[in-house]
Amino acid sequence: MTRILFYLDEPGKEVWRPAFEAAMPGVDFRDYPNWGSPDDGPAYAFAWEPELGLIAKYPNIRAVFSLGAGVDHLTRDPDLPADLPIIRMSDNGLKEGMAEFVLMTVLMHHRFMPRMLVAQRKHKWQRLFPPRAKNVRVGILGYGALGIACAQALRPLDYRLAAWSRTAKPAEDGIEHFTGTNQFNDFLARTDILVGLLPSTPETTGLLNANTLSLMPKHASIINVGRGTLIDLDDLVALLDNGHLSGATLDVFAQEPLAANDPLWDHEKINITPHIASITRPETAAEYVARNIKKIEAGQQPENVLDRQRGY
Ligand code: NDP
Ligand code: OXD
Repeated sequence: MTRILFYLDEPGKEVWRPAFEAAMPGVDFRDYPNWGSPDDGPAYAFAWEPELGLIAKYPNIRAVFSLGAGVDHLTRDPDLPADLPIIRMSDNGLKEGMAEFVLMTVLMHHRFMPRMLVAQRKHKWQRLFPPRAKNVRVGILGYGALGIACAQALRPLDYRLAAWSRTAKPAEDGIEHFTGTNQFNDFLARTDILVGLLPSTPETTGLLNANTLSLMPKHASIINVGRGTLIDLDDLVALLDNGHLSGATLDVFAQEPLAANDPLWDHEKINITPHIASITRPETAAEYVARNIKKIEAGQQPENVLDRQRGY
């Protein structure tokens, strides 16, 4: 019998038990704080933002499955055992959700929808004429599981696509690849709509700041769905205010939730969503966990194990 120690502090979490029971018949699914004793035998944690120190109190945990693709909510714990495998979520539901959100927001920026909504509130009949998609340069920062899914969703619309990643990618039709720090500036200079899909690591923190954002073409816009640490928000606001950038959609923030009195909420050129670009879906996620537990128990390498050195 497989034991799952589940931690999620959000309303609606009841949907997870039936999903696990369907994917893993006979599972012993324990919702925190009813994790029982570490002496109850081997277990797998499935968690989002667990309390600091909690995982270390259960040395019977064989691996931790992150409920999301990001792992900063786990690695922030100084007591997290250094040799415990952390498995990142990368199920189809997460990829589909991110592709939908990015498709929607790229179209919104391309078709000037944020400006239309502002004009509507002012009762202004403001007609704006967008360029053809084939003339709009979309750049995806981070070409991993989610970046690839977004590129696949955007490609049929004929956008001019590019992606930036840490390591070189094989040549592909319909997308230009940029790699590493040396090619970062060129990537920014050719990008009208930037989609941030990078993990939070020391290397990605503050990567978008006054210097780098200024390299983007005038009227470029930013969609950030990776992690909030990517952008210096004061610098972003300054470039929106001076007209260099035209708009931003921000789904992630260095501090979440964003404080109710934060002036960003009222900025005309900023659209805010509360970290919902893609939500881990119980059905596909439980199947993903079940599949990977089988691999671990068969002595095989599970998918998408966090490389602690790289940070993702
Ligand atoms: P992956 O690990 O599959 O991809 C990460 C990508 O980032 C890779 O292409 C990697 O390059 C690139 N990368 C990492 N560090 C650097 C760097 N220093 N310089 C250049 N490129 C870098 O992750 P996913 O696609 O699954 O997820 C990406 C992020 O999206 C998650 O870490 C999470 O933070 C965020 N997320 C947000 C959600 C939301 O609702 N807002 C939902 C789910 C995830 P390389 O290919 O060379 O390794
Ligand atoms: C994340 C997620 O990592 O929601 O942000 O999956």
